[in-house]
Amino acid sequence: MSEAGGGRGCGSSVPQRAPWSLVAATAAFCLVSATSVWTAGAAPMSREERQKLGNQVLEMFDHAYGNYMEHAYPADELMPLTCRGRVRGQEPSRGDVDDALGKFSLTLIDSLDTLVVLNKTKEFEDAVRKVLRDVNLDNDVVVSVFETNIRVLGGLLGGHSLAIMLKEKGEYMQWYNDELLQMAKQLGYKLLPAFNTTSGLPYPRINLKFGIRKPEARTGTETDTCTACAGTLILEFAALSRFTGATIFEEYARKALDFLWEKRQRSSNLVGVTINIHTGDWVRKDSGVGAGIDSYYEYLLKAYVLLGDDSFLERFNTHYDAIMRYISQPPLLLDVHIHKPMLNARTWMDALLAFFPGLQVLKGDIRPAIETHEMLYQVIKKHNFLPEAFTTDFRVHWAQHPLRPEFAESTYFLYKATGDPYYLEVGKTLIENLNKYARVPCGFAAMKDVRTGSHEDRMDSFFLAEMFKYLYLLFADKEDIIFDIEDYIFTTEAHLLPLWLSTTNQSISKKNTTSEYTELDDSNFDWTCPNTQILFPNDPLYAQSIREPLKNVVDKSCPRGIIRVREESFRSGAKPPLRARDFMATNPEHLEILKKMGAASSIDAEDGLRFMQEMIELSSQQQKEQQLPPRAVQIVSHPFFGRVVLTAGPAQFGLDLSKHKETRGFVASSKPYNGCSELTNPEAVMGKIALIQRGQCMFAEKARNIQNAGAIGGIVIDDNEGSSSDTAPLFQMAGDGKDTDDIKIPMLFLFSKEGRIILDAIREYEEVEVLLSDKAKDRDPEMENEEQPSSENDSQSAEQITSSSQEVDLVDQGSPEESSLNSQPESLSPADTDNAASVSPSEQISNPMENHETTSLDGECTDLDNQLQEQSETEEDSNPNVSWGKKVQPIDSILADWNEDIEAFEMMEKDEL
Ligand code: DMJ
Repeated sequence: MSEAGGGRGCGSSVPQRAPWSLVAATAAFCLVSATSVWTAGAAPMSREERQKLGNQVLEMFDHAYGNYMEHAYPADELMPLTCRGRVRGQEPSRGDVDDALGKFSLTLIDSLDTLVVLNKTKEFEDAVRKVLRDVNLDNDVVVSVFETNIRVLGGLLGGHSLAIMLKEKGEYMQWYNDELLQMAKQLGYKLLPAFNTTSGLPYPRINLKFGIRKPEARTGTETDTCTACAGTLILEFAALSRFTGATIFEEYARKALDFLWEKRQRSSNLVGVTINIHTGDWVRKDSGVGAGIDSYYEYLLKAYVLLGDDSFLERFNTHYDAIMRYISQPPLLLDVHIHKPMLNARTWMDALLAFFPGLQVLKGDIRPAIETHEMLYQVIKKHNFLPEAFTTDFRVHWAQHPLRPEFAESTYFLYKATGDPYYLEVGKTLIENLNKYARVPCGFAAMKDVRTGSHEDRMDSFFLAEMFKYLYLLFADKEDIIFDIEDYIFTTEAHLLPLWLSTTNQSISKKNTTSEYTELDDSNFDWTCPNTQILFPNDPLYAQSIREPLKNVVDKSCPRGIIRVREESFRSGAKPPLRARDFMATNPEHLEILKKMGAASSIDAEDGLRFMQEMIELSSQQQKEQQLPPRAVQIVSHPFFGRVVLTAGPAQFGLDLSKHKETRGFVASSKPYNGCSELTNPEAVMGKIALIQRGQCMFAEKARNIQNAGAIGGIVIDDNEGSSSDTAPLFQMAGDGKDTDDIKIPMLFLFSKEGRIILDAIREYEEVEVLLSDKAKDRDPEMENEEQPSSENDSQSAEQITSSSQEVDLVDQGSPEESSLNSQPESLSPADTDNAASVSPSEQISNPMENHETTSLDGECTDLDNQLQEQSETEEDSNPNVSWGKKVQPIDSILADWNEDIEAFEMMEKDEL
């Protein structure tokens, strides 16, 4: 059966090696659908309800895709808040994220095969014609090789795969003559210069027009790439070779994979996050299954499925064994150091690892998949979405959520494997949350902050490529899909490649370059899978019994979570290690312990390293705790009805919205717009929320002026044209250095782009009501029912707002329509009177706020914590790999190691996903 989950294959264990040609058919043998046998646990979901949910997914896709096509195409992505296309170079740079944008109508290409899966064959035919007519792959733009491969090459190949399938069926695509494949080939050749390194690892970026070397290329100076970036090419490149007969693509991708395998850390069998593409040295030696590595593992297993090459399975199994030994600390998956794999490298996890339970299902390791998935679901239930990063005690570490599909992907695979209707309920929750919190009139907006419910003007193409596919397939019956999904494998971007490629143009795999595999110990091969057909039918409560102990894991976690802590010295009767939280610089005993760390044994050295890490964490935590979290401005009047939530900076004075009820009111512009003197229009702002422009006087002065005029709140809008919370760190408005207790009203700050959304709404609708709060409120169903606009109307409204914002420059004098271009920052000291744009944030604002949760959860330690700790202690006792820690290291090398680890730790902290 295919990875999509059918019933063929390894229903009973396969005791010996299957011939590789059978492997593609049985590789997802471990994924045995049990939908028909489920009898207990979560209540079964009726066919009617599944169909209803499937239809809801279709409607949501139409909303996302329709708005992209109407308001953004041919741009790469839709900006759903301002309802226009994101064109690279025309928006402030977002750094690496923008490297996915190659001016090649990314979202359209990424959506191609989704259209077929969702039965939108006619739309698919139109979309293919548009791609062939409009898309140019020869743009002078530097793009990520990884993103271009998985999204664009994968999108074209997925489109081609389904185009030929449809053509063969005889109704649609009769005119199709491999045009998408020709484009894919053209793109493949464009990416090849990236592999021109001694290692064979590709450069991370390439200029689509000028390649790497040419002076015009503006790239080619990079030395490092991420492991996933170099190791996630084989499916697309091999498919391209096998579809076209041009072997070079598969050869290059294999060479890169061979090199990564060679460079694995030999004692732990783990790989680091980034590697030098010239020397092959690991640049970042931390290792997990999330950001930077994730799809490298995924592609080893799937390459085996698609290509039937045993070496890929062997590599996967070797890594998997290491992952389960060191990184998996059920239900957590925690990064470790490749050289010291018993040492956690982080105390938080990133959202990308949510794909891993799905991969475990494909491998056939269902129990840990159920556990990790359940833990992630508990986090989602707490925050509505999976934050980009969260700590081991399940606090938010990075609060964004760009509508990532990984959790939906794992939910789909778990449902296919277990048939447990619980996973249908999980999918239903995902749908509800998307509609409730991410849906905006013009598409779906990424969450800027899952805690406040605020949005980012961003809808990534993977949302259409993956999310809707997995959600639709979750609720679909076989007959709901016009082709057999089990004949295909999903790439990491959920593009579909046909399994018959395994028997086509095999010449490359035959001349396998690496000889090492034949010599390796066969015992490492895992040729069998758990017999799920026996497991689930006989015990329908199996999955539920695994989930049950984890039900409260998030709510009741201890402040340090359930992270594994090695306590050998404690157990042997010695004093417990000194923890950073207990350290006092004035305590001589503590100083003595510090001196000893690293001197006597590597156990002490480990304590020392942990101590240093904790100190770094503690100090950054303390800094963060002095900062106020962001706030939300939610537009609640027609046609928004609470659907648009803007990220706002709080003030260090005035009503504290986290302690008080939110403030709701209509908005009115103050006159003068800068709010720096007594208002001349008190009747207009009385009882309303006043809009004031930043600049020319202190924030507190503005607050007093609008309060005196009778305003119930204030929103300060940045005067720096184009500023946005997408690209600038949010900050809190400081007082004026004097007593600000007289200011009673709430004050929030919006960057210019977010402010403009409100100003444009006023121009369009005059009466605009907003809610100022610390967390967006659920939408008001009464208001929506009173006047529920169709999505078409909604998008039209949003379009009107957008076009008006494009046509009219609102920033002039005296009101929103009369602003000052020579404004000055508010909370500068009187001497600091330069333009705000030229002043460093520290001069005018309080600490930049980061997306970190500042309060820790009060909860009891569960038995589970103790159980897990006991379990991990037992495992470690019997684990032969622990012995690495017992060797005595010279102090210099320990100190060097410390420094290296601390540097790596600091680097990780700075890194973005
Ligand atoms: C997708 O583009 C791919 O799944 C990739 O492998 C990593 N994750 C993003 C979406 O989150």
